[in-house]
Amino acid sequence: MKKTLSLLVAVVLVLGMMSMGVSAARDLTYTAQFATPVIDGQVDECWSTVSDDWTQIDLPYQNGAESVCSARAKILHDDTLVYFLVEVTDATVYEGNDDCFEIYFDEDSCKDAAYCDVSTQLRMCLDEKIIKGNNSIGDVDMVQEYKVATSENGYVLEFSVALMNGIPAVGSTIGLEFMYNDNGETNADFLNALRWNVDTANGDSAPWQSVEYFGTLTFAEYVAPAVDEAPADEAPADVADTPVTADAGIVVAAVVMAAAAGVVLSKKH
Ligand SMILES: [Ca+2]
Ligand SMILES: [Ca+2]
Repeated sequence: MKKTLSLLVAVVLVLGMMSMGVSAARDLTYTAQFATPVIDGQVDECWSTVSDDWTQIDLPYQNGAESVCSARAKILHDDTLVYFLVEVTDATVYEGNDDCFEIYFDEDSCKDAAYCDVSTQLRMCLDEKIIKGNNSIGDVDMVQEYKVATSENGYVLEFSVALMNGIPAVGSTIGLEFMYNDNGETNADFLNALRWNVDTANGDSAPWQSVEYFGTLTFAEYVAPAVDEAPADEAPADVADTPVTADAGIVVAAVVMAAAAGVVLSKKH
């Protein structure tokens, strides 16, 4: 009986530890590849040929919160700027600024419970307005360009950001977080907040008050695009054969001329 009880306690403890491991530990990382898109709300070729896959912003801010929207993002960078492409679907867009995409940086990865001196929260509104978060050190002028285009089911956001510390060395990381704030069809009719790595439904501090649970952004090195050259052994057959034919012609001509010369010489004898 004692053994059974001990086993039961052990199982409960292990299950408890497993559930603790699931919460507050999403540990998402996105690697920004090297390319320079044009900020115009249109999807450049490099967004599909160079960038990594979409990353989903899909964590509800609390359990059971219903939402009729979705958000996903891609990230690129070059020597000076970080570029974001965001697709949003939202069936309930109010004309004000309450439906908005949010971006957060913790540039020195301080992971503090508060905002450090290079921490940023910016609200990227669907009308191209940008609003600085209350605790944000970084300001709206970090965004160099911002364009929003409508899509079949929502919006395409494209923007470039100059980080306060500039682009980190290849392989370096900074703290990163996303959020989509979903409002209803009237003013201040809040529906949901979808997050990326910060899991407030399971106890993480909200990203506007703490940088502690942000995910990670990594910077990849520049890779030269592959040059589309046909290998030497795949040169067209007619091109490869032409010199041989010409050479054969020259040889035949030389033999004929030599033979003719021989005739002439023999006649002179
Ligand atoms: Ca573009
Ligand atoms: Ca909405």
